[in-house]
Amino acid sequence: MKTKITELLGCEYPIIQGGMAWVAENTLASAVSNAGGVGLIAGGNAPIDYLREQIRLCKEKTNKPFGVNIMLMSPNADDLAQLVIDEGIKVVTTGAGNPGRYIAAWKEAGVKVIPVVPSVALAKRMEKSGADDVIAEGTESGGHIGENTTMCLVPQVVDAVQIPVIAAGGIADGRGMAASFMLGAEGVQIGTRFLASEECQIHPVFKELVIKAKDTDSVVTGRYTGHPCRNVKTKFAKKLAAGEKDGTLSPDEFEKLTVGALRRAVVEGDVESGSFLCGAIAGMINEVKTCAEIVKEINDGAEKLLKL
Ligand code: TUI
Repeated sequence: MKTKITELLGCEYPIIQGGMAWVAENTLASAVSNAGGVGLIAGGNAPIDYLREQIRLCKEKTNKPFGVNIMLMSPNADDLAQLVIDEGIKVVTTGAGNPGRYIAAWKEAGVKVIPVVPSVALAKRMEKSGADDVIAEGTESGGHIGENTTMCLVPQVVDAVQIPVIAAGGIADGRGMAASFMLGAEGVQIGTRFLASEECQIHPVFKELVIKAKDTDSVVTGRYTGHPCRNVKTKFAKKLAAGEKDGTLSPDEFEKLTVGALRRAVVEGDVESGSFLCGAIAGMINEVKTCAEIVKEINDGAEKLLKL
């Protein structure tokens, strides 16, 4: 399927991988790019030397375009913003903040800039600042989320800006991609579906949680800290949600319990104290497949529906 996104990013399919902190390393990113989508290496809070190595390993594994996601709350965001320029990265997505201060330098270096936005207001600001596209991410997404849904947010962002819009949040098959296109999107960002891929390096316990999840198995925690995150509803996540609701866990105590919780989930598969970030669509995902199978199935499924 050719759209403004495939043209702009030089990929075969208008499918880009979500920038999942601790999850999106070189093996996954290169597999998605080799499958014809755009793979992403996630900066998260990782040290710059580690990220430089991940970028270089990805270059060894694919000649196709791939990108880097910058989590703007990271203390390393400034250094990573420079690293993507130094390493000649062609695509940057950003999350959890406003990347306005970096855009001019990225544009000058020929980087395509795609901020994730949870609102029409930020989408408009990003367009004015020179972003090439925006990713309109609904609250169905895993990880740090806004309040509006994909179904409501995408068409409103499409109406508000001239630049192409990529839909995100709750998309994991051809139906979701086709629906996104009907809302005016020209590409999709997929995160959760790639958690259950062969190439994804997360702990087997995490993959099993995604495969086993039902429609009701995700929960949002941390609204009161200002960083709401959607997770798999494990006993730990339920404990956080209950403490937040009944006031027995202060925001400070919440922060203490969740420091390092992404690593404990992804690396250790620790269900007692790890935060397994995951989208609300996990209930629909029942099988581990290769990234090539996932990308092709989603694209072909959408193409078939859109041609009906
Ligand atoms: O960024 C994400 N998802 C993430 S980041 C992450 S790591 C993390 N660690 C600790 C605390 C919080 C996160 C896990 N998942 N998605 C993109 C996204 N960006 N969702 C929402 C936003 C967003 C929110 C507010 C973007 C901009 C924004 O406004 C900033 C402003 O200044 O207007």
